[in-house]
Amino acid sequence: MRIVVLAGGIGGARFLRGLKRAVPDADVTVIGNTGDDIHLFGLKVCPDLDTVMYTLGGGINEEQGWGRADETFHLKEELAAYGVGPDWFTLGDRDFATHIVRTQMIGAGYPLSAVTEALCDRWKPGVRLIPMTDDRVETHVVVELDGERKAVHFQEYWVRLRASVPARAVVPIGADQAKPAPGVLEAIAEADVILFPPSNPVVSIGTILAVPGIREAVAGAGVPVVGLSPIVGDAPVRGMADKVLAAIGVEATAAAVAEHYGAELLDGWLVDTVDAASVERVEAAGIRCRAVPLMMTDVEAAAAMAREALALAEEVR
Ligand code: GDP
Ligand code: FO1
Ligand code: CA
Repeated sequence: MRIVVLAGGIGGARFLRGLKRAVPDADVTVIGNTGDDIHLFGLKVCPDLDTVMYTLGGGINEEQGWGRADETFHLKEELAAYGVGPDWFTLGDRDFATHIVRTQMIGAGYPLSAVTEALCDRWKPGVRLIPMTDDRVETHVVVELDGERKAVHFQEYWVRLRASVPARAVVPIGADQAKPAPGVLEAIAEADVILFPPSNPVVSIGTILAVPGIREAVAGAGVPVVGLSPIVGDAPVRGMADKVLAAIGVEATAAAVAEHYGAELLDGWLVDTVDAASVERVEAAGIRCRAVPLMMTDVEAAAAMAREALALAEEVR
């Protein structure tokens, strides 16, 4: 079975680990979000690609959900001693190596997709991980700061400001000019099923869909498209997805997120059992909906979610 998954960082990665457990022999292609990418200290950092790669490759810091396990921070301390920042974004020594290799290869002329494949040669994530695009896309958030409107990089909004200031707009800068990376449209066209894991609908999956051609390819693939809600009990399970949903005028409920994607994209949608009351509303939007446990407390729980998503896909096929 060929499965395509559009993934952000933690939510996407943990779901993928469950999917691999549920269907070990499936051919899984992950289209990764690169809108979170940031250049720091002259290096290109791709948090969502790395989170997927480290999680599936066994190198992730499990508690944190991003960055490397068994990490040290000497390089960061030395940079700080020189007064070189930013100090609000933490890169560990082991993680730095990934960004150095990536930046070196990009400098040598390799596209991000080829670089990601090379990094995955080491991590062996068991999936084909492709960035949504080889072109530069950077999500910026228009915020209200000290009575003034200004655009800040997504990481500055998310990590430095902790989404504590009102977001007026979320803009994936460069997306309108970007082309899907090699293999993205081919994987979608050849897929037997397409899954939206419980990733952020705005700054993860929304950004991937903003690359011209990807939304159209998913909508026109002619195979079941099934999503899992990242919102449980009217709040994100983790992080601040409610803040970016508010910026695009979508309420933070499982049903509203399904309606936001719409029946043009989604054939099926899973909500958590605590949101069973919203099943009817989602089905009224023309999307088949089931309520099942959606908390990824461990790999087995994530695997059960993957099985439910694939079962729903068969139901709507
Ligand atoms: P990020 O890039 O690291 O923010 O990760 P993603 O975009 O892939 O996923 C973030 C979303 O995952 C958040 O909105 C969370 O609500 C959601 N999430 C995290 N853990 C769980 C879980 O156990 N269950 C569900 N349903 N959603 C989760
Ligand atoms: N998230 C944080 O909250 N603080 C950090 O200092 C931080 C550093 C970081 C470094 C590498 C990496 O791959 C991810 C990192 N993240 C950090 C997580 C990540 O940037 C965000 O959670 C996601 O991009 C949000 O979608
Ligand atoms: Ca992300």
